[in-house]
Amino acid sequence: ANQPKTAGPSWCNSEYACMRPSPLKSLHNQGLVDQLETLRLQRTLTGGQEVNATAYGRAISAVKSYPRSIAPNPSLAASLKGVGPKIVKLIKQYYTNGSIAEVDEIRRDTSFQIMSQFTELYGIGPKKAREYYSEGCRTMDDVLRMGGSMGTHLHVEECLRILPDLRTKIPRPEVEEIARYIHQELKAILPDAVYTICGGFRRGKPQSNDVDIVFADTSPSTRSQLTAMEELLRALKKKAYVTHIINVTTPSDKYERVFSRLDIAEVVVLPPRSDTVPRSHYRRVDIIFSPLKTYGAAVLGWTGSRQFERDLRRIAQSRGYTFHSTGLTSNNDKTTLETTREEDIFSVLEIPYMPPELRNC
Ligand code: TTP
Ligand code: MN
Ligand code: MN
Ligand code: MN
Repeated sequence: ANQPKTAGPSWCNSEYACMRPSPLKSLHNQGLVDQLETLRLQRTLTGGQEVNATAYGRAISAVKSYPRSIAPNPSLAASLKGVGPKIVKLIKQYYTNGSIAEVDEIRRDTSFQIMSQFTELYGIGPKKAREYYSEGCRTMDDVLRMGGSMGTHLHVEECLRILPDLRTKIPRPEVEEIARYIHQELKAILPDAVYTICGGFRRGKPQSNDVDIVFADTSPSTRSQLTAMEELLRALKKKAYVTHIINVTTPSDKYERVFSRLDIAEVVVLPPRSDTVPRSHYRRVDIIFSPLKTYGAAVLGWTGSRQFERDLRRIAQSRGYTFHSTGLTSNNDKTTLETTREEDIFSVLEIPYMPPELRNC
């Protein structure tokens, strides 16, 4: 077996981020993580570079899982998986000067600030943000005049109107209340539906940007899932709880599988005021329906983090499987395994179960 090269415990040296316990915030190196995050975002916005966004993602993940301070010996960063010589130089610079010069420069750069703002609009990714910027757009209103975002059912005017709300983070009690409310409505359609709140909430984030809820029907139902989703959205719209439907994905849009169905609705809700909700804000909610047979895969796939998911898929491939939130499928015979619980996937892949709070890679 390979001897770990780092001074840290062997598990933090795994080449797969999903096998390294990664807390929400690095206890000792969060300042460095914040700096590297800026570089990652800048690379995402500007496109391909020598050290690209993915490379920064890997480095950030490695630093986050490192359980001690790097400050006393920045050279040991070189032994972290996914940290190449270019990033080691930046890390040394950070611990020598207290910040990375390029990061300070990026944060002062107005084009960076403007383009990051554009990507807050639904349907505008890095590429579009760049296009709008190069076409002379400097404000959200400029983007609006250029015709705005496409590919979603949410109009730019509406998006701009509710954006201040959507930028406000959602505290945990409100996340729970939103899930409870939607579940309550769903029970009229599927009395035996269960749910798990996934996403950052499940990983322990004190505040979330949206609510990700995965539902499954625990009783053999005659009703098709898609009908249930349609009925649920209709009921929630009627009550003016759901205010906007951004996008609805049906299984046939993406996959032709019968066994692995997953329906996704990206919506905006306006929860009424209550004890837990002192002031109403528009909130983004992702509603996901999963078959019970692959509920574990859906919950695992929707809990994240994105780096965790990326490396989990790499591990699955190395073991002869394809992992997706619709299920774990054998590459040989294309059968999808029954994975009602998350643990089923970890055990098939023969990797230790990682609790959600340690999946913040
Ligand atoms: P997000 O909701 O975008 O991110 P988050 O919950 O980690 O953080 P926050 O909302 O507070 O910003 O994604 C949640 C997880 O769902 C993420 O790890 C990736 C996963 N996911 C998608 O986002 N889209 C998909 O289509 C699938 C299958 C999974
Ligand atoms: Mn989320
Ligand atoms: Mn998000
Ligand atoms: Mn989401």
